[in-house]
Amino acid sequence: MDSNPLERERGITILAKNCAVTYQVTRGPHKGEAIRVNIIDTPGHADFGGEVERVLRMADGALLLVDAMDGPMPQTRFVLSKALELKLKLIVVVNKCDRPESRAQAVVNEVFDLLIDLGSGEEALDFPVIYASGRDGWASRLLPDFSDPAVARPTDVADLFEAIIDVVPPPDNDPSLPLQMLVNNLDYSDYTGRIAIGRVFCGVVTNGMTVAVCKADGSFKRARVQRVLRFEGLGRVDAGRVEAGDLCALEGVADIDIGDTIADYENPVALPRVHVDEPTLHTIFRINDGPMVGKEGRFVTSRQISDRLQRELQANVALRVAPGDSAEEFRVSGRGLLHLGVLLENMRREGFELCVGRPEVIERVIDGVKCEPIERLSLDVSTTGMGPALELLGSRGGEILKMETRGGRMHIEAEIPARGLIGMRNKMLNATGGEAVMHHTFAHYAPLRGVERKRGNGVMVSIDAGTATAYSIEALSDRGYLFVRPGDKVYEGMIVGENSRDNDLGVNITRAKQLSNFRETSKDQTVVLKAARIPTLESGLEYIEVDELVEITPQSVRIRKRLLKESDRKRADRQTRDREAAGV
Ligand SMILES: Nc1nc2c(ncn2[C@@H]2O[C@H](COP(=O)(O)OP(=O)(O)OP(=O)(O)O)[C@@H](O)[C@H]2O)c(=O)[nH]1
Ligand SMILES: [Mg+2]
Repeated sequence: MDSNPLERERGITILAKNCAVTYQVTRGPHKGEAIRVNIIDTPGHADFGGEVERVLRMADGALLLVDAMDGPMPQTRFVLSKALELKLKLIVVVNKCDRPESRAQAVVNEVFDLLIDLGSGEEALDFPVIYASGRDGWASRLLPDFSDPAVARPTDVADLFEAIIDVVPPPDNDPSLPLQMLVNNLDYSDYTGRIAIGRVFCGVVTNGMTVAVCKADGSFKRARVQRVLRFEGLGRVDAGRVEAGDLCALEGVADIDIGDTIADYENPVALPRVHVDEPTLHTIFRINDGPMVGKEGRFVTSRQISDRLQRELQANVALRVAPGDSAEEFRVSGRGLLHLGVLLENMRREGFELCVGRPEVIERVIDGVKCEPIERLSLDVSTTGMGPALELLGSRGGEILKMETRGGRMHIEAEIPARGLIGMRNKMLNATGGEAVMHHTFAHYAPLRGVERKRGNGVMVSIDAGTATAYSIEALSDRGYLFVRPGDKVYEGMIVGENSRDNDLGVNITRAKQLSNFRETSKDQTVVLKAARIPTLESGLEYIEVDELVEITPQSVRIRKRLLKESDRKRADRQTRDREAAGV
């Protein structure tokens, strides 16, 4: 169901999606009945928690998918807690049972432990388990014994649907009451404009019906439903009429936002709005004021960026946008680096160019105590990598919760301030020879742990504009790592590499080799340059310090100093020092 290009590229679900099937029941009390089952795919990652929280409101039950090898992940914990809050009936689906490393039984026990850990009641612990392989197209109540060739392999997903019919209660919504439909999701079509997606909790909605839209400010707006669509397979069909308990998509209600209730026109009553957790990370989006502005992007003005952000706010419920220090800046808050990264990636694909500052965690005062977001981290390393990994975790304020061996590797679970986690992935890979696997997700707010976040290394800053040459790159390569390749355009103030020491270094990276009468032929031709570490959008955001920016265009990601001229940076440094000395 992952249909948008970014989802396909990254292999993750970003936007929730609906589908529906009609299932012919083959056993039990409902035998012979055809039952409609709506299925909603949610993103798994907590950065898209806003998406998860609101679409779960449409559901009566949840299929908790866990990997037969990896078991529950930090994000499993997050989505599961959301499902439990809403008291959804659970079915645990252990997927990828085809994998030779599958440890399905152990994984079921881990899910059990996780539920107990989340403080769920007896009822939630009584879940059915389905073993499955999505890849091979089967789902079964019993785990097939793959070692015995005589045992028949399951070939269909009937057990899964039977479990849904058994466990998930039919909707108990009343079609005879006045209409109430909660809008949980939005879609857009060029022909019909906005499309409202949600669940009808009371009454019926029909084509051509006049309704009241209950807005966030308590006001009501009159609107007319053009078409009522139902989900069918991966698509939608004109249903003409949908009644309480079903999900639908409405065309024609133009002025609609997520959280609104579409209600009976004579008797409008709003349903409680969807509550979404607050953002944990913020940063500055600003216009690109560098010398390469407009060379690669089409949309560059603050007006265009502002309009785009306003548009995003309509559907991206966990996002916040506030004015920045000047008209050229916007303070954008989200649920994590991935959340902001996906927005930025979409913007650059649409042709935007902008600069983004260092992401900072959002502190909050809770009961008079300053608190910061804490993430839950799971880390798998080899036994040799464990020492350096633990050392790094400790230096970043991590607290170990659990350590166990899993299939010859160490599995570590820890809590760590989000602040300490930014930029840690790279360091972790370096510390463990590239073999650590880590996942993390927002857990809760806790009192400040006072972890300083510093890069440790200084950078190489270009002192002039032009084209990077192989000659200069080679000359600089023993000073650290380069971020540019020969032939890349550079400008004054652009960061072209990392210094192996902790100070910033002005470098001339555009020097051409001086022509001389003597040709050192052999040396000339055998030079092999160290591979450049070209920054990516997210690695750039994790990398930069407060006085730096990531420049994002449809074609490039560059990092630069906020102040491009060295003299300006020196002056700013002086001013900061003077202020500090004066104790301001
Ligand atoms: N071996 C095996 N691989 C599978 C199976 N099902 C899915 N995969 C692979 O697992 C990867 C992740 O699959 P997704 O369906 O995108 O996972 P997801 O849980 O939806 O991920 P999010 O949407 O990010 O939460 C893909 O590479 C799939 O090909 C399976 O039954 N067996
Ligand atoms: Mg998915």
